[in-house]
Amino acid sequence: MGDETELSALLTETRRFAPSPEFSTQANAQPEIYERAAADRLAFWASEAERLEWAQPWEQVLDWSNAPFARWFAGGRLNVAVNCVDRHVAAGRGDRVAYHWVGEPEGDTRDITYAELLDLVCRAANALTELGVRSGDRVAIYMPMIPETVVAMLACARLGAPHTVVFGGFSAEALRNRIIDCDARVVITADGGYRRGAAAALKPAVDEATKDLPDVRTVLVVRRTGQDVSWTPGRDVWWHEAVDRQSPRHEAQAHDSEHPLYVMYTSGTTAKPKGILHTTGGYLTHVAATHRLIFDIKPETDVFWTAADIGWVTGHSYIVYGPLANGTTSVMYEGTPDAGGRDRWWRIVEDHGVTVLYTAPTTIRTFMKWGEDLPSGHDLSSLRLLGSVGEPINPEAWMWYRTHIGGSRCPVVDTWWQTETGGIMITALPGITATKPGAAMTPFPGIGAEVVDGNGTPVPNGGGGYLVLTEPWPGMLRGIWGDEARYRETYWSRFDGLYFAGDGAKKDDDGDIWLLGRVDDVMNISGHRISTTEVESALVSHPAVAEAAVVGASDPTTGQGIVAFVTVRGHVADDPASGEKLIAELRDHVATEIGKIARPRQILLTPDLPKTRSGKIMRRLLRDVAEHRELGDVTTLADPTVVSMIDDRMKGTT
Ligand code: 6R9
Repeated sequence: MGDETELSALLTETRRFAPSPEFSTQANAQPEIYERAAADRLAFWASEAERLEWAQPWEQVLDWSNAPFARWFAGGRLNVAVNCVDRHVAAGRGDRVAYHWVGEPEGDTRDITYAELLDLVCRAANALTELGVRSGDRVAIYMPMIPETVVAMLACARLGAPHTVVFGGFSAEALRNRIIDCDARVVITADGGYRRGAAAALKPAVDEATKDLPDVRTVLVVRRTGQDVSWTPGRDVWWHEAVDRQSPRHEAQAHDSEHPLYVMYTSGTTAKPKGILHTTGGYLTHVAATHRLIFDIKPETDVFWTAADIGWVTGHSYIVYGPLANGTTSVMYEGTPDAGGRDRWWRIVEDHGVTVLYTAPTTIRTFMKWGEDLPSGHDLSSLRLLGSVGEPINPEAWMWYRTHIGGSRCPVVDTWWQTETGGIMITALPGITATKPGAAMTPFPGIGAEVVDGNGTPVPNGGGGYLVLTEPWPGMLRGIWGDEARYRETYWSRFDGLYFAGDGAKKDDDGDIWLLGRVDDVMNISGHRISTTEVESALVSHPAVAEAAVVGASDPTTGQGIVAFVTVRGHVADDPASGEKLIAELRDHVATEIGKIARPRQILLTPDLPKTRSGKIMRRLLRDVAEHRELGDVTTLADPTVVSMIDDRMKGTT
């Protein structure tokens, strides 16, 4: 590794990467934007909302009289699907590709123009209407990453029927709980999808999930893999039979700006997932503005790729609603990063001339593990901007991303946000900010964010504490479905008048924000507060380490002890002797990087880490492993076998 990729400890990071003058000059966001938004926040958001097509203008930009329940663009009316599709076709841009869809099997690709998308969405809206779906009805969507998933979401949005998309990887039980919680009467699914080269069934999970749920009156099934499905006559309907014969015309009604758009379930610290409610005008304004300004979107020329699942909020906001509202051409990819070879992504970038790539740190670290030869074997010169989301990004991974994917020329934006925030909240702006590897940097224009101490007082520069949002924002959640008390309790009770995000953060000497992970990931070692991310960053800065997950396990003497789970890079041998040597070296390395107090009590080398489908390491499960407890709920894991394998290894060491 060269000098550029050597890591300095997380918060003593001194490297700065200013955008090139060429990038800055052409950027959508120019420095005046911060002053303009600071001078009049609401006017800034109103000017962004004006870029959308409203059937009826709003009377009030923000109504916060019933806080913490916001109404944005109150009194206004619009249709999300019309804004995402119809208006681009009406403006003569129907021939532009909306999606370069890339299926997992090689060669299984499909380009869909805006005109084709309009046709498909209208037919689907007509079919749903025929099946009795009306404005306000909830529709559950349990699908693989195929074009019909986007069509189904937009058809629901067009009718004003809030959708709840459930990850195709979630269990029947998880699907059932979500259907019951939001009382969905219609489920849209597929026979199956492709996962690592094989057809994986979806329909049986729907059958199991809806057993003894007579209120689910229709299951609409897309034929994707052609595998056998069991059929409930009178309830199950093939998508192609219901949709294809419909008229490609559909008269869309405008909905109130606060009409529910979707419910997205997200797990909290408790067992029951929260149904996060998003509405229409404010949400679309937020995702369209952030997409255009942060990803510097030029709809005529850019090819944008959010490499994430649509069942995650990132897919909702930056595969579907933001990009379509801006008339963007996107790539949508069905499979895993290694389907058809570990260079699959780089072939996709090369084949489609991807210009902006947005993905998660966990994937970047996986690519680091696989080695830079794979991307360097492809022409990635079309890329001009890179984004990261989902977790704190270690400086090491940030530098690798910049160097080996971005050719040291693309700005890297690390974007902090949550299912609850609807869109990006803290980020660099690529033509303006001199970025620091690992820092999310500053609140987006028009967003109020702070780091506060336990009393809710802002910490000085150099200090750390809790991340809060100080002002309501357009994309904010409007509540938890069916549970007003939990909404107030979870987000608004910790600090008076401030939204509590649940993340720890630090402000550096310049006042820039560094995310430190969930506050429940903060360890307490002999009275010292140490973030799991800090230790993970130190471990990952060692050349042998690909990825690290750190948990605090209860310890009779120190309160908590640090236990680290480490995957090594391909070239490090997996024999016990070199393993022991490496473990000793890593413990010393952490002590040098952070201090003796952070030296892990135990390090376990493992081939993989347990992750959710959105790539978040499930530290809760690793804590169970470290504390020798029964494993908790593993249903949201991408691969549940990983954690039992780690558990077995752990038992072998103690
Ligand atoms: C978009 C999304 C939200 C939680 C959030 C935080 C973590 C997301 C991050 C980040 C550090 C970033 N998170 N982006 N942490 N830097 N750039 O991920 O939504 O699945 O609801 O997760 O993810 O802990 O609180 P969601």
